[in-house]
Amino acid sequence: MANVFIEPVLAGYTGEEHAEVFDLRAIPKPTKERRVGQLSEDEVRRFFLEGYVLVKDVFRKETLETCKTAINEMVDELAQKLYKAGKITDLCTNFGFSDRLIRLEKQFPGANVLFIKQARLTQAFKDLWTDEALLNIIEQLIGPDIAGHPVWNLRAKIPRDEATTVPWHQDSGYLDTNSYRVLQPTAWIPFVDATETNGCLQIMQGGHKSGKVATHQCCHGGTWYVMLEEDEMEKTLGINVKTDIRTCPVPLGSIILFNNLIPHRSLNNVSDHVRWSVDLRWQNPGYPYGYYDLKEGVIFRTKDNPNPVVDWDTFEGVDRFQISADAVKEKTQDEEAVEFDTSIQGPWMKKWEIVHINQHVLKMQSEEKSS
Ligand SMILES: O=C(O)CCC(=O)C(=O)O
Repeated sequence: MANVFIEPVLAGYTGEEHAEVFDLRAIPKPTKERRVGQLSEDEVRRFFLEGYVLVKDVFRKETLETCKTAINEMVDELAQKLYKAGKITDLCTNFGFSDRLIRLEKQFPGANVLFIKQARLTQAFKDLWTDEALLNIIEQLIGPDIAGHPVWNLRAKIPRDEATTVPWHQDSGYLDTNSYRVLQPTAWIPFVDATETNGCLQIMQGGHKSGKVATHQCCHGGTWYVMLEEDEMEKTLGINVKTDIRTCPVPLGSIILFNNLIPHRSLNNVSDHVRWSVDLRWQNPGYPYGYYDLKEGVIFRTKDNPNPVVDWDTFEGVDRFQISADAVKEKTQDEEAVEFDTSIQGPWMKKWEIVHINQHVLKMQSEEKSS
């Protein structure tokens, strides 16, 4: 089956639906030879038909261990920073991967948000993002031209925490309208067994089929997340909330792949440990990324060069959280306030109706007033 991607019409594009980019018609031509890690034909079809697919045993334990070591190092850096600034009195060095951040959060509420903001693409995560088997899978979904998308998140979902419990949304709801007809698959990769208890994802099966982005609102409760009302999903996306929700536990080593129009959320973590995960995205570099011209993607493969040198320096040269931090710094000139600011702002907040005013929204509005 041919890839039917139609060149995005940027000027004047109003965001009407494009189901053909997300359904079976968009399946790229299979590669000539079978490659390591590739999905079965049935798995590829399920991704396009249902909007997501669970792929078992993608990563070896050692690959994930390297990422876990990197996470431990980043948590330690955060602990040291909080300690040096007198924000905490105990470095909690007796605790580890599963619970140290919970202990830091108890001493400094919002430590987990600081973690999200300060997470870096260490070599372990670069290797994960460009993992050969993973890129072979992505090529089956979008073809041989592959770039990493500017939006990636290392998530520390701590128990019973509103800030890391993500409400229903479509990923495109965070992006500029010019990317609505671009297929941007996400791999959601846990570093623990993700279960209903520790806050795995729920997906609204088939919610991508209309090709539409429904009307989101901002921001969910006390968070910076956009959200979708269930009524709105039923009305605009043609799903049935009573029958279409799928709870998606993911064992360590496995991943969920989903597309940018599928509504999803994560459950509350009611365990006693952190549910660590990373979400990584890819797309064809020839099309708009939708990050409001603030940041471009990073090329991993092209049809002519399946193994280019990846230009990480340019990609890392723009830190999307730093863009907001710089705006606050200019205003307050207070380095410490910026360093320990537990609020998050982003361009998506200007896109949808604001239905909850909270610390994240207020800061965004105050930046707007002063600019
Ligand atoms: O990991 C989570 O809790 C939410 C993930 C999510 O919403 C996403 O990757 O788009």
